[in-house]
Amino acid sequence: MTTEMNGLLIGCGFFSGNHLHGWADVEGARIAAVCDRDADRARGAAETFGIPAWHQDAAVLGSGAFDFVDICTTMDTHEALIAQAVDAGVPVIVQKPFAPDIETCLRIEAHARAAGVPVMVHENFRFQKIFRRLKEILDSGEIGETTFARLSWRNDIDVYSNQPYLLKTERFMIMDVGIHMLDLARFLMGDAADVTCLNQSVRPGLAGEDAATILLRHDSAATTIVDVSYAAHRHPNPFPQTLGEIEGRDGTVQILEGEILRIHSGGATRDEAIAADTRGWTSAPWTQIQDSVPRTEQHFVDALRSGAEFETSAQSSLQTYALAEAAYRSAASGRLIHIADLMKEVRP
Ligand code: NAD
Ligand code: 89V
Repeated sequence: MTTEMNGLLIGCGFFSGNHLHGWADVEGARIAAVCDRDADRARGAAETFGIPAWHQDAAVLGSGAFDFVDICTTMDTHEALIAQAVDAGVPVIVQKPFAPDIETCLRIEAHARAAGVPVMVHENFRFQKIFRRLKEILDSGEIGETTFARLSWRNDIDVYSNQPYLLKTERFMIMDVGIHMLDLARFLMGDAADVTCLNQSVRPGLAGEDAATILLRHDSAATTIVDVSYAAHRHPNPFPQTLGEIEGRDGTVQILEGEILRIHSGGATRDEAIAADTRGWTSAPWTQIQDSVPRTEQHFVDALRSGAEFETSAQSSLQTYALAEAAYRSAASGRLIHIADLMKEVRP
């Protein structure tokens, strides 16, 4: 397919602006229409971004007008919306979290696979420039076989004003930010077999946890600590940076504030500054996240065109969501969870 692909965006809420700006920067695809059950939001997005059509009902997926759909709604709506797209034969890119639990992820993936409709999870942290460069360094072998990682995302940004639904979400921090870190851990360190987790609800009045500390044992026998919190008070606020380090048998890479990678190897140390690209529509402190949106969307378009596997395909993402599920079950039971046992239990 050489012609530009026409897409439908469903969900014109808080984060959709980044998606629509992103699509304008992507080669080979455009958003031909938007949809939101809230007519004012749909009309507003169409007018703001100069999109020729808007709708209130996702049934428009059956019109045959779309080569793909971008679903930018909250996780509780994903199964029904993806099913409508799959039944219409329309390829899907869907925002994280894929779904609230592993059973729902498995149902969605099985339905799409049976229909032969490609589905990708929009998981953009691994598409941040700094993590693409870190992956290159690890794959180069410069620090040797990796043995340990810590991925830390701690700040006190007021996420509740923009995303008030998070106040009422029982599965909160692990599904909102932990899932980004778990996908990064798989991307940088490989798949994991065992999970232990301790959750905390620090801010009063929340339905779910706003902090979590997760321990992973990878198939490689390496260990990763994932620690996330929306209740960590620091000045200046490091939002939205992921900090930490990766250790190997021959060296270490530190992920430092200011989007710096500090590489220790061969008895020497060097710093690499990997700043996200500022674009006409990005603004601090969101730049690092915003810049990763068109990079994620471009990967979707390129893979859809070439037939290549999406890095965060529905099938691959099942492993990421199994880690999140295991984290919740470990926090609830106080036990270490083996992913193999969990998947045996939940797979239909
Ligand atoms: P939001 O609630 O602000 O917007 C969602 C919109 O979808 C609402 O306008 C709602 O009316 C609409 N909607 C819901 N169900 C619909 C349906 N069936 N048909 C048509 N419209 C429907 O949500 P948000 O904050 O924009 O978040 C959307 C998703 O993006 C969430 O899953 C969130 O976790 C994710 N998110 C990701 C990032 C990131 O990628 N780094 C950042 C923020 C949010
Ligand atoms: O990325 C997310 O999913 C958002 C955040 C505020 C971290 O950007 O919730």
